[in-house]
Amino acid sequence: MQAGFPEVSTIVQEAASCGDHAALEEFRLRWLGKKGEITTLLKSLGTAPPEERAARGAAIHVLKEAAQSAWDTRKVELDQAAEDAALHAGWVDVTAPSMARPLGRLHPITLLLEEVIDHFTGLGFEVASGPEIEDEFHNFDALNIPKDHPARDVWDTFYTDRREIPRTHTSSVQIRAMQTRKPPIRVISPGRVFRNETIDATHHASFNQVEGLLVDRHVTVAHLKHTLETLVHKLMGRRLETRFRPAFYPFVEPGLDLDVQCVFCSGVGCSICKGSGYIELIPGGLVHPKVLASCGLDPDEWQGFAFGMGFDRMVMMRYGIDDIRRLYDGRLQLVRQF
Ligand code: FA5
Repeated sequence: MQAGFPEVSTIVQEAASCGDHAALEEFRLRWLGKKGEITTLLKSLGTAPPEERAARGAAIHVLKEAAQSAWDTRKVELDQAAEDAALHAGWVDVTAPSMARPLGRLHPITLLLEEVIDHFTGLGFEVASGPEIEDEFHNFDALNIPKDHPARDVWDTFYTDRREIPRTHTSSVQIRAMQTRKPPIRVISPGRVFRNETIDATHHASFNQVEGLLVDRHVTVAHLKHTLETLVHKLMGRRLETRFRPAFYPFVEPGLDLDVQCVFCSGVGCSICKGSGYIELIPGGLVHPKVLASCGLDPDEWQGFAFGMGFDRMVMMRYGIDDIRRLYDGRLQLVRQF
């Protein structure tokens, strides 16, 4: 190597470390350009002592070849990298995971029903079902609601042309359960019911009830009260104020209504509870002796309690849904749990 000349390896490494085309251009200007270092060395040959000129000229030629070849190599590499990047930008990676889509969830009615079924099956109840299109016997007659009795008017009944009834309540399943089982009987029966009602925030023409029936010996109102209070407190997850009011239903004696403190106004009174501070949730009572008899059970031997929970209202209270129509119009979104 000539004294004062750069090392070939230095030039080659410098070219290899150029990160992009701009850096490579700087490299070219510095070594191979008209005012570059190798050109300057070539120009200096004329002033070198004659005996050194051949050796210096050969050394400069080696430097120039090395610089040019290092530039060529790096240029090909950078061109290839740029081409790859452009290709990747337009790539569709068919192995990549697909975009996340929002998943559906179980409807609040289904969610709460699972809890209710879990609660009652844990207490030894079984789940029974009955037809949604009923006959008058199961929907009314056997429940101590004779034909032409004004009590029938309470349930705004739809009738088909053949005088079948889209059932007005799940109490018809009480009858079917007592006809097909021997006491002791413990059943719950969730299901849809239908009424010719004016629809508002707490009333729908098609809604859900959960019927409960227990038939055994020595059954009292205390058993019913405890069962209903325990249920409400378990489902609502906190102690809400409850109250029992006497009520009339032809198929129970005595009859009562369990009202639950309105969660929307904490009992102060609002449009949903119609200013009362309570929402009527679960009617019930002791099974009327005539109903037991109509199912072939001796009322002197067997007693029972029954209830018919307004399940949509329970769901509304639990999830803070302030309008029953939201449960059916497909616009349920954020569900807040009280
Ligand atoms: C009955 O349907 C009785 N079969 C309940 C019963 C069963 C009483 C066993 C005694 C023994 P009622 O018509 O009140 O009762 O309805 C029961 C519950 O359903 C009501 O307390 C209320 O929470 C709910 N409910 C009534 N009408 C509607 C409606 N249009 N929309 C939504 N929920 C309703």
